[in-house]
Amino acid sequence: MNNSQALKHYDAAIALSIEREEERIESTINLIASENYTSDKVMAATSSVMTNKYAEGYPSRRYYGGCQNVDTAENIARERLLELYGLSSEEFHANVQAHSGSQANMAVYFTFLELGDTVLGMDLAAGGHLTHGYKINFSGTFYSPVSYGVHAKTEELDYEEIKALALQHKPKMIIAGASAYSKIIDFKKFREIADEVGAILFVDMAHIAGLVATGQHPSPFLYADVVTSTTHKTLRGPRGGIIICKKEWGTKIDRSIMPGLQGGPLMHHIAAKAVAFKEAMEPSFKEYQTQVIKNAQTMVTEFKKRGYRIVSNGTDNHLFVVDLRSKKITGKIAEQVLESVGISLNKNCIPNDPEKPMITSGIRIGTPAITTRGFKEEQVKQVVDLIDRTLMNKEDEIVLTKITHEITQLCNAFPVYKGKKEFFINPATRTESETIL
Ligand code: DSN
Repeated sequence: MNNSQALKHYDAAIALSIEREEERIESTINLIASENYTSDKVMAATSSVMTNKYAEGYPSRRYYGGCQNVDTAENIARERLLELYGLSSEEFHANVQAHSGSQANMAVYFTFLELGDTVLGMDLAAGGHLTHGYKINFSGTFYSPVSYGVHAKTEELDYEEIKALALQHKPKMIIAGASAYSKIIDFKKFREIADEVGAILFVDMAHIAGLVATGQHPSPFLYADVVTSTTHKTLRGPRGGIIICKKEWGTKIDRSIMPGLQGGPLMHHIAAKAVAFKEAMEPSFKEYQTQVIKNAQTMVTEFKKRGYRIVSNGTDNHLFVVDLRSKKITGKIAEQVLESVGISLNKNCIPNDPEKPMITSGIRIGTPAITTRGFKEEQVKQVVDLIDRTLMNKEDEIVLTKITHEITQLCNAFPVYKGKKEFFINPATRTESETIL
């Protein structure tokens, strides 16, 4: 009996939920800007025996025996992470243990701040992240957040406003980085502002980590004291977090993660992070990132042709936010009707949104996942047309049924995993004849 049959026999409900998730992935156009599809190699590591190992501590300094193999994997992950970003181990330190981006960020707060200290970060409603000072997140309850937004006219970061806020509030730490911002972030300007007030500069590059790795977004490492990221967005690895800091902060960062925040690291995920960093150094990864941006810019042009307003008037990266007000539809309704035809995305506030956060006037669109499944300009033009027709006919069941059929055909022509024998197939669903790797 192979793994597949074992799980199906033992836990049919979970095996079925995994199978259905595979079907959903194959049949849905995924425009969620923070998601991607990992490779067979990455999933081979996440489903490996390394899930069993307790390894509290760091390589060669563990609280458990038997860590020789996970030590090797963690050392490789740390070395590759620095290599990926062109950083020397003389100057920089990497921590690959954070279970998530939020925990990586929390470790940064623990390392650099005392409870109650002032931090200056991007407002969630303007495109920031929960951990950048949102009032009911740890960052907004244990610390004193001050928020910057975007310029009222350009909807781009307003460095004069950020500087004025920094001079007024004297934050101990300034955070650069965003979850829904489509323009280049000027890390040099952030450094200058931080220097004026003696603040730590913390860059959360989670969304753009893949673009930074291939040189399609300026690197923060020349300017930041500490940089965090997730590994599963444009970087296309397993779910998880990473931290890179100047060498002098390395021991404190490591201690903030363990024992400060976490116990045993997820060694199977650390091994998978190492695999993803190797993949990100392949020439094909640069081609992929180039296509991610081309696809986003092509979609922006197509939306504009159809009379949609794009927040900040365009994109330099993998995402953009569409203002739906001219089409008299809210983000919430758009998300629901698009989901019903097989397009997955999220409602998103536009700057100074008149609607509540659970309603919103916009949708956020990202191209990392569709680019991984092989969509190029021709297909993304088709996707914009499908979105527009869906929104314009949101109550016409006949049109919506036709659109659903077109989406199924498009998805079938660009499978994510299905039918690709070289790809790892989930042990829950593979059959006798399908081998792993
Ligand atoms: N929740 C992520 C996003 O969707 O952008 C950020 O961590």
